[in-house]
Amino acid sequence: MRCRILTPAIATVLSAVLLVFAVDGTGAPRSEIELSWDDGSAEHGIAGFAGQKLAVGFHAPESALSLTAVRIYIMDDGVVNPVDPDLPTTEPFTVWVWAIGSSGEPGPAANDGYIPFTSSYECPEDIWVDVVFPEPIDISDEGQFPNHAFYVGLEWEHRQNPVVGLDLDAPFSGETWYWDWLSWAAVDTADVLIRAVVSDSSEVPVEALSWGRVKSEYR
Ligand SMILES: [Ca+2]
Ligand SMILES: [Ca+2]
Repeated sequence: MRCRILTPAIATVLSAVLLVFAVDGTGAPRSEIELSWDDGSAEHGIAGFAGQKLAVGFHAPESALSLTAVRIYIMDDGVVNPVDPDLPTTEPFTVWVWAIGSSGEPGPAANDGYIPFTSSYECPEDIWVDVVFPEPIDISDEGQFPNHAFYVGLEWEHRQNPVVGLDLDAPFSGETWYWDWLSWAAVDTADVLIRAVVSDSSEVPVEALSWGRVKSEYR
């Protein structure tokens, strides 16, 4: 049996790994924060069947007003593209945001389900993929997001594709959850490489040259 060894001190170190300061069009300073539970290296991958889902829970700082992007490490699936070997072999997937459910699991959907890549082979492999939401999601409403807590993640639309990176280095946050079609279950032996990007402004688009760059740069 595996026990959870995450302490609040470790949690603080693991969270909020990157601060990016920028200036919006009016000259007002703003900041973006990348929230992470993983160590940046994937020791394994995970893929599901259509309708299964993966989620990671985060608590954003009080100053964060909006969720602007989700970062997902898409693994090399080891399959060569039959059309062009230089192309990836990924299929579309849906990116979700959820509020916290009644038992701490991913609860009500907080977006409409965003499909960042609509065609086969568009999403790159073996790289962090930055999915910037068309409209930032307001997380400032304490009624919907108590303590600025939320889940981000994806739903597979295709069988076993894409493959998402898994960090197998302890300690584990216990914030990774998996939906098997029937219920959510917490994963306490891995942290999936899915991160959330929050901003102190809900009005300003993500900087084109920041790490939260638009997905079109990968195409
Ligand atoms: Ca690792
Ligand atoms: Ca491939």
